[in-house]
Amino acid sequence: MKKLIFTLLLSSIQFIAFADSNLLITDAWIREGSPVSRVLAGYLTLKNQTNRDISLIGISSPDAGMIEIHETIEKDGMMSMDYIPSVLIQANSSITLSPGHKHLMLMNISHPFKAGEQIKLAFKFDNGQKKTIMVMVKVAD
Ligand SMILES: [Cu+2]
Repeated sequence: MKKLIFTLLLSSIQFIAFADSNLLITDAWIREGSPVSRVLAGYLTLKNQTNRDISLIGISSPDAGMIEIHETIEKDGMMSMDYIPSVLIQANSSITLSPGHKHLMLMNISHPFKAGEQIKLAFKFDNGQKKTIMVMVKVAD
């Protein structure tokens, strides 16, 4: 019986590891702000290695009151940001959130994030998958 439970446990771990490798978050970083800013932008690449579309539907952090997905838009020569509810990652493709385009907006941050610091971010997808990663704070190039 003990052996059976162990085998089941082992196979479920393998399943998780397998599912995990099909959706990757890479090159994630948060832009360091001024010491007084409470709102910071975050960027990353989402890679969907499955045959189904997946959407990023939520992000949270113990160090931010709220995290939204924004899209930078230019209208009549003015730059502004629109809230968007999700980011679609099409089957077998990737999407990059980068400065001037789609980005994460970390709001009401707990303290001034300093370059080199690692911030925990939790991502939620519409297929039920969740991923938590540590994201480096950096000075923009
Ligand atoms: Cu924004």
